[in-house]
Amino acid sequence: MAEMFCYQCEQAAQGTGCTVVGVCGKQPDVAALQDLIVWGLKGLGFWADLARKKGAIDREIDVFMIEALFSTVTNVDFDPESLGKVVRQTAAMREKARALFEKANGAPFAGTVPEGAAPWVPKTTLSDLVEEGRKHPVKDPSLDPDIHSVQQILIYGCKGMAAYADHAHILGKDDDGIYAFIHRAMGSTLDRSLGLMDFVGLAMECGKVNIECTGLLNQAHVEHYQAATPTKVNLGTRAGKAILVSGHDMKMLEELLKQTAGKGIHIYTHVEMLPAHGYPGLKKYPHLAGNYGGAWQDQGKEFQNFPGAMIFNTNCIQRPAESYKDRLFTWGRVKWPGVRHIDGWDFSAVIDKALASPGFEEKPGQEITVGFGHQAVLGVADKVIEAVKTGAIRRFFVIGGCDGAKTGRNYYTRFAEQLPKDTVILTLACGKYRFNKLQLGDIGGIPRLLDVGQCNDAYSAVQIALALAGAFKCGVNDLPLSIVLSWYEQKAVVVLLSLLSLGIRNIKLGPSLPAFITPNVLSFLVDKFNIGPIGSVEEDMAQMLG
Ligand code: SF4
Ligand code: SF3
Repeated sequence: MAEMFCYQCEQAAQGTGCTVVGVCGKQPDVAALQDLIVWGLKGLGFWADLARKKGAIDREIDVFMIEALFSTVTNVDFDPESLGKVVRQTAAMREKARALFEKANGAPFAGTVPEGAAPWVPKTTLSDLVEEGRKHPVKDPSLDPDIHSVQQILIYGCKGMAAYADHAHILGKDDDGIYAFIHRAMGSTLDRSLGLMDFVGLAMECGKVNIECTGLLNQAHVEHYQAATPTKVNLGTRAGKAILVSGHDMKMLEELLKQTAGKGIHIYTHVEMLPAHGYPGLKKYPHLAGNYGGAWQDQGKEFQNFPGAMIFNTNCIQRPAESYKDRLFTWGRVKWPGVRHIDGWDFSAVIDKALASPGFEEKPGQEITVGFGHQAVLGVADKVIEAVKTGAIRRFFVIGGCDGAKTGRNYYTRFAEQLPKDTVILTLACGKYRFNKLQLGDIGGIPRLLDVGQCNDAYSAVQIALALAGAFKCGVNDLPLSIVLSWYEQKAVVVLLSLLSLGIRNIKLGPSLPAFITPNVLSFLVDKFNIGPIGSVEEDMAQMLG
């Protein structure tokens, strides 16, 4: 029997699944504990959904569901102890949800309780929990493979959305519709009466709800920090002590900026924190110094050279080298055994580490511009529309998604480099590190490379596309716009579902297709949405440019 099985990300070994150890560094015990969490969350979803239908809602259950799902996203929680705690909390929350339903119903559930939602008392020791997890693997041979495939798409979509919902929650924004959907979706995977098209419908709904979720997060960012505006970001270093912040969580960065003010420490953003520089409420801190390093998968060599403290607030953490492990911290759902975790909002341990580290010398670098969210781009909508009408802008290309280690990902660099000069790129998420230092110039003052923001800012890209479609009185599919996506983890899955839920066709996806999509499900997606794998840059581009 294989040690483990996981195929939720693009790194899945041999393109089919990690069976000995995760390519991401996930060990078999961690995989088993995460499997047990996901299994437990299906039962939690079942009861919480029933309770909600009776009008009973419990915010603790809602928030726990998104936090627990987030813990199972790729490159987030690698710590068996922490995951063991999540397993126990999952069981407790499941009982709480069942009691909530029974109280609201005035009687126990009259129907048949699916096996996955039956009363569950987790075993005591961690090794027992691991054994228990092995009994609930990702693959369920009793299910039709196509139904299983779409269920996995749905579960991964929920994981991605849960991460976004968590950021919004941290900023004080909750939406009951999002929690309700996640419960219903997770619970539905226990329902053997549902067929393939029911799950296809749920997957599309997941994409739709995610547009609301990422819209909520955008609203939270704007309310806290105002809408992002075009801002130059320096890629060099400033003389002084330094802290590097990696991840997606703006509130964590804000708190750190407050606590480091006047201490002679400069704060640098890493990977998906780059868009922070565009928000007036964050760039007002003069010690938000710049962006350090390249893509997430380069952290091993780049972190050794960072002479300060470093903290991850979300994915993508990799196994830390001994050379920098003691300068590394985690926060939120991120955990790595032996790496110090900051629980809450007191960053003094990180600050002390930065003060005790040598810090940087002054070395200014290249500048790049960020902050082209929909508010900024639509602020110059007239200019953009005019440029399209006169033919100065021939076509827009959304080149977005995750980065990763595969060599095939240089497709995205070459694509951006080779695009004709009368085209504009909208980019979002960390895949941009493949090309965001290219000097692509502008078209009549409109930069050819517009950095829309983080992966969740796919919401902004959608708003731009919808506004253009409105201005040209056509559908999004009729716009001079092509979408080239790179995927890696489950946030990219839910972003793709969002685009599909809008009926967007002809998306190119790479660097490889997900292992959890069966040939039948793929042919359904091709028939309905004409989605296809990336091919050669030249051929794909020629096809898109028509
Ligand atoms: Fe493998 Fe990706 Fe799963 Fe990690 S998350 S074990 S790399 S499929
Ligand atoms: Fe990147 Fe990990 Fe997906 Fe927000 S940081 S996109 S891979």
